[in-house]
Amino acid sequence: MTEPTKPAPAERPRVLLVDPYRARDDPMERKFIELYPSLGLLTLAAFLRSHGCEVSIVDLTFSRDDRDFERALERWRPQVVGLHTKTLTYRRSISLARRAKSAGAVVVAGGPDAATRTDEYLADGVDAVAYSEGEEVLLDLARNVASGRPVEPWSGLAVRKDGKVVRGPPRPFLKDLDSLPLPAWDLVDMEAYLSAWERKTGERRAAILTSRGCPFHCSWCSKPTFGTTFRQQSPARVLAELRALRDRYRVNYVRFCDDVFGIQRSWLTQLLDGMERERLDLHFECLARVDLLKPDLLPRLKAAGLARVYVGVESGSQRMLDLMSRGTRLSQVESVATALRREGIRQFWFLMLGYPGETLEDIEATPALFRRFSPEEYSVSIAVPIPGTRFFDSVRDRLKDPGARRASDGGKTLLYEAAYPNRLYRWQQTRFRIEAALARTRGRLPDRAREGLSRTADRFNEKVATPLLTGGKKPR
Ligand code: B12
Ligand code: SF4
Repeated sequence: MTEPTKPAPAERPRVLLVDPYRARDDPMERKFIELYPSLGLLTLAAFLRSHGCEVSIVDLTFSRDDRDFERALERWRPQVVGLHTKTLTYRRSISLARRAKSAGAVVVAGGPDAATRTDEYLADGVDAVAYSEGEEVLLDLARNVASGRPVEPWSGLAVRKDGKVVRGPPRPFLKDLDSLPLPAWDLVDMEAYLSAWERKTGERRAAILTSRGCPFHCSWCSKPTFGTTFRQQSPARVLAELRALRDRYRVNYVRFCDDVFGIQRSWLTQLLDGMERERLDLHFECLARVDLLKPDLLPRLKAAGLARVYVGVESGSQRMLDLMSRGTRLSQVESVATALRREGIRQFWFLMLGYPGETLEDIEATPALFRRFSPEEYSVSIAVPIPGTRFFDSVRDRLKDPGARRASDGGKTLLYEAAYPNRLYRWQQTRFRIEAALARTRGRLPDRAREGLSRTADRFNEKVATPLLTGGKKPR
């Protein structure tokens, strides 16, 4: 295994980065638009550019076909084509990779899917996979290719040699995230994203990331690229990015995409101070953990523009939270949910059914919790064992779909032999829809009538649906 040298390339490396995702192929996206350009690609492009490469992005998100990609291959003749991969886009990535290779480019894949199933990408024709943080890995690859060197398993890259996958040594993570240039927004059609949001919500929304990694250890969570490291930008660097988004693109709503936002309280208060001082006049949303989101901080967050919080509630059973190594308490859920309601901040709950060890009693606890707090929004998915997680390892011998690859069908299908049949979990998802519909009648239907309907749904669940759908099956 050779370490990459720092060659002086004969010509400036020419790199074409591609987001293979097409929103029109994705029914979920058509229903709930949550479109943002890939921050991974925007950051990679900015980094390469700041190191002297020529870079272009083909973002297929709004495309009907792959013509933009074909044109870029023909006219621009990139030496390297870099694909951003998610499980949803596996097949498309492979077909784009084949076309790029036939146009003579070296193809490298990166992102969460390629990092998780590296061997398959390599077997299906990709020349190399960047299996972790991508900036320095891609820069080295581009420089080496531009200098005419054949691809080797340089640090951070996996390649196939003599039919075997060879992984180069891991590359140390970037230490200073402040050194990253601002994302290369100019290389994608920002206006297409912003006006899609504007039509839908009246706001011009953009995404930003202030940290990489997450130090927690939830057993079902896949963190293929940044792992459990945790690094964050300084509040000053974050403010510079917020300012740029506002000044250049008239952004007035920001989604903080960090795995967990505001892990360090002192960092968060400095950022809030800055946002107030600079009168950024933005609304924002973020993902939070109930153990970190202290109710006393909520008025501050609200004043700074916090409009919506995604909360990983997951289950109404403490036993399940413990089995998931979630590290949170139901009492924390209760106090955070109450405080969010008091402050008028929208809450979006993530809930999960079908995790190993869940009994009917545990299942019951979740709609009960949901009913008490009626979050404005929620998603309830059936637990997906993602390769590389402890959950996946624990059900490896019970997988239904070998490899359990469909990381996303909206969490409707059990991918392993769980305690109960899929249809029970699907019915439980319907129960949440009933609860949410009843919650929406608040103010229009008398409380007693609503409670009566809830009780009827419970009785139907207990006496009819559950016995029928479990077929008397005992949990494993
Ligand atoms: C923010 C976010 C979103 C946002 C925005 C997505 C976007 N367009 O950027 C929204 C809410 C829209 C979203 C939607 C979905 N998401 Co999402 N999302 C995330 C999250 C939290 C952060 C992504 C991010 O911005 N990272 C920051 C950038 C800098 O990192 P990065 O993209 O990984 O890129 C780095 C490396 O991977 C590598 N790299 C990436 N691409 C490439 C390409 C090359 C050539 C190279 C060399 C390197 C390289 O280098 C980059 C810089 O170091 C991640 C979790 C996570 N921590 O990554 C989940 C995550 C990516 N999402 C996930 C999923 C499943 C989804 C959905 C399918 C959910 C759903 N059921 O609808 C949809 C997909 C829709 C879509 N458009 O792709 C999964 C992906 C799992 C998988 N294997 O596919 C993740 C990993 C969460 C998880 N643990 O399950 N998501
Ligand atoms: S689920 Fe969230 S808090 Fe838990 S490990 Fe994953 S990113 Fe971290």
